[in-house]
Amino acid sequence: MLKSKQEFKEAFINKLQTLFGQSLDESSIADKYVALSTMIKEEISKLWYQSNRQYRVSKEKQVYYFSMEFLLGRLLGSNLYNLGLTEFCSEGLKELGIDLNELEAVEHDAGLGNGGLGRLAACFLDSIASLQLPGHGCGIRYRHGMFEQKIVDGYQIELPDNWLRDGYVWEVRKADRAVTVKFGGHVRLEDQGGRYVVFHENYEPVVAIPYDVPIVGANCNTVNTLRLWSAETNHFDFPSFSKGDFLKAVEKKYSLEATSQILYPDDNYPEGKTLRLKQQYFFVSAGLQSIIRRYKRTHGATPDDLAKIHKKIAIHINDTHPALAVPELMRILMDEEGLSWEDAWNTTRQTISYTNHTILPEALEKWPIEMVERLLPRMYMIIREINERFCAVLWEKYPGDWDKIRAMAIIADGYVHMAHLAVVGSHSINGVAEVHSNILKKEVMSNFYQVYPYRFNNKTNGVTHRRWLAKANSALAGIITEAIGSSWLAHPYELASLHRYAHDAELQDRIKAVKQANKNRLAQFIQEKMGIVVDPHSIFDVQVKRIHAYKRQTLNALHILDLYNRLKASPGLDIEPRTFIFAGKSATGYYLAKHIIKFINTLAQVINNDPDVGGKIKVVFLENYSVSLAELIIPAADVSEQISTASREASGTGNMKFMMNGAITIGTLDGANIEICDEVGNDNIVIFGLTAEEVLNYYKYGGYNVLDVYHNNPHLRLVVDQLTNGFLPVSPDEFNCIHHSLIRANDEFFVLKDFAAYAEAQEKINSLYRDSAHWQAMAINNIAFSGRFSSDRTVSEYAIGIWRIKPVVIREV
Ligand code: 26V
Repeated sequence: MLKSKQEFKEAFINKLQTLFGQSLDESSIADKYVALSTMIKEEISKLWYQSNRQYRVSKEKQVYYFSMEFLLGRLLGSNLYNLGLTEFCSEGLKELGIDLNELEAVEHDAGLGNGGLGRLAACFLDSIASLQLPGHGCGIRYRHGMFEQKIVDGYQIELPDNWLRDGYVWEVRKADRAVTVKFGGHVRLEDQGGRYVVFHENYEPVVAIPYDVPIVGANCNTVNTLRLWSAETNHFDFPSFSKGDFLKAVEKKYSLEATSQILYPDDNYPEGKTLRLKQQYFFVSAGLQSIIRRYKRTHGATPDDLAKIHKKIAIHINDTHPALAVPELMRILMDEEGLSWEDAWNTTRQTISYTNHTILPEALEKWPIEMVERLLPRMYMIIREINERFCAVLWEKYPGDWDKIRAMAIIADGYVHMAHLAVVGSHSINGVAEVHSNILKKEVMSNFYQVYPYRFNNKTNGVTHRRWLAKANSALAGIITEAIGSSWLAHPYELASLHRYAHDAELQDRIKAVKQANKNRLAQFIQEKMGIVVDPHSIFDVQVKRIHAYKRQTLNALHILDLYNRLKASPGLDIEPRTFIFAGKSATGYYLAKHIIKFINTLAQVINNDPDVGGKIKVVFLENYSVSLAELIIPAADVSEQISTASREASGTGNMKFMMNGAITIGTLDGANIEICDEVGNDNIVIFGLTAEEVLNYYKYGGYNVLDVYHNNPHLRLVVDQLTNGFLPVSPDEFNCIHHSLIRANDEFFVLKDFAAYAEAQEKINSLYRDSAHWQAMAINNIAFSGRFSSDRTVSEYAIGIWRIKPVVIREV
């Protein structure tokens, strides 16, 4: 198909005919998207087949990345990019009068994730394949992904995401690989001549059907697999049907299939819902069953063979959500394969590794014992045994120290503590940025660190520079390549050689022009979407991420209100025009976050319509933040807001995407910001606020009284008062909850404490921006030193340090 442009065009027209019975002129843009994607998938399939075959033959070790979330976004563009076909297809289509970008925009985002954790998983898959590593994803094929956010009268409204409505071109349903997952029922042990045999009876079976999505490596022949499980059942209640009770006849079917219907839209706040626990076991069990099945075919099926699976398989769990992998692997090895507890335990522990993504205490998962026991009786038995053996070890080490043992137990206080299960059941535990990993060791998991020091390590996050730079900002990528050659694309550290050109006036001008074009494009989008005219020459100051108290959108918003007050008081105030851009979703039940959205929108309404401001500042809240929207916004940013309360943001990954696109970070010393600062140096970033150590000391020892700050800063006092004094055109109690969180609850996230430092940092941004040459040099340095934050670096550290896997070069046959 893809030998020459002429052949490509003919194949494309032919595909339209065979798929839809339509000519080029008759077909809709959606049909054209499907035709092109189908052609690309056919190309991919040849490599996919070869990859699978050669993995099987080579018998090399493979990694499986288990994650409740994979926030893939769109795949047509990235697949074309990784196959090296973008230009070829774009030109071919152009000759047919078709714009490739328009086709790409037809694709629904695969929004199977909440935010950072899910997007990280997607970046990792891209890097694993691009490094030619044998590694696959395992997750859930949610019928409804992350909800679609609408803003109505300033409030977030949630609509169901219907991403599968028009079919999903990239998936392949593998009905013949289905497995059964068992819920509920009773477990009976029978002693058969000294060996216990396990009988699981009266359980409810749910059939798990895999849907495979190919993951294409860049500029190589590797195509790995993301296997997403869907709950389906043939259950049909015939007696009810024949009685004419049709609803009842299908009721059970729908209740069983509910398992993979929705993605829970909470991040950093677990809701103890049975359905979520069911989802966790569902995909963990299905994934492990299919992995073991394949292992047995390739590496042998005796208990001795199975005791060695860690030599051929690594299982990585993305946060604690798949932590049931520990007891489930135990179950398979013991109950189904006949291994002893000791052998199964050794193998399990050496197979599994775990990443922690948050230290927020409220985000650590725990499940009521009763729920686990009822839904997953066999899992509960095994967890209890793991717990007992672990507590016995602790008892040896800390005789009589019940408090410590209780604090570390997997089962305690009526709950199963998933992080404890994950730590005890794996050989490696990592945090996602230096500071975060250190806090895990020193604070949150210090007990465990004392027992298992060698298991703890750090793997600073990264993002795929292919999607977030080369593809999202192809004009910038082109300029970089002209300046330093193209090898940075495969070796992103080589971006560092751009540093030499930081003060090169010509390069500065070209990079500035690209930024301007990206800003123009975003300004136009804002105008079309929202009817707001923004000045494309103003500073684009951007905070896009989930709405959460610890991320402190409130700090940004209060500063905007302060700026507004100052502009009103002195209309001639000499500031650079600025457009403050926000986007992000709130969890559905998160009352405070929802009011923060309303607050930002209220500010927008007041400020954007006040002639006194003279258009100097504008506020925009873009609805429905998603991967594809991020690809539009991030390349257009001048300023990247990374202002979480120090110690609370495990890493952040948006910060890295902005940096790669030449935005200047205004940020706290939190998460990966610290490492960004280390890379670019203090002169190329604007840092403010409390350090993690200071924050942790306040949490531990107290000593912060918000009223001291409130009473000592009149500007700050005014904006806090304006939340509730009728100044804003909303009911005076509308923002009570924000006011309450700041004043009555003593400002848990130090918004007021950091306010003055933030305002000062913003002034610094203002003056830095005015020296255009200096600003451009900073921007170039940020791009130059972003190489460390490519997920290629992160993934190769996992591959070498944790998974112990090496590349398998796939030959094209
Ligand atoms: C936790 C929970 C708890 C149960 C309910 C649903 C749910 C959904 C997601 C999560 C994970 C929250 C943790 C998370 O997303 N952490 C983010 O991980 C990023 C990648 O490592 C990191 O950059 C962010 O700083 C961190 O907040």
